Amino acid sequence: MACPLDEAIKLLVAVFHKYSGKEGDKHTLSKKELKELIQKELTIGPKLKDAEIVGLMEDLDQNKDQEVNFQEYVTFLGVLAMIYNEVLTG
Ligand SMILES: [Ca+2]
Ligand SMILES: [Ca+2]
Repeated sequence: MACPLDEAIKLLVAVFHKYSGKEGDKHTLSKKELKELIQKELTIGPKLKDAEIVGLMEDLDQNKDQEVNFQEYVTFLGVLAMIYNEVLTG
């Protein structure tokens, strides 16, 4: 029997690698890769302006190497989870 939380976590990992492997370092998201991930994988993505995505990237890039590594991506997922929790529980 598939465990839903296991499946959800595997999906979060798979989505990262689906985009991180497109250019440059295979294990980090460049600005372009992050933008594509946000635009294709999140409902809100296409509504965000370029400037908002650039701002988000700067917030996420905690070690300031111009890439979003897996740890930084997990922080992003945490923020998204908090937003969804507010939306879903009112
Ligand atoms: Ca990359
Ligand atoms: Ca970084």
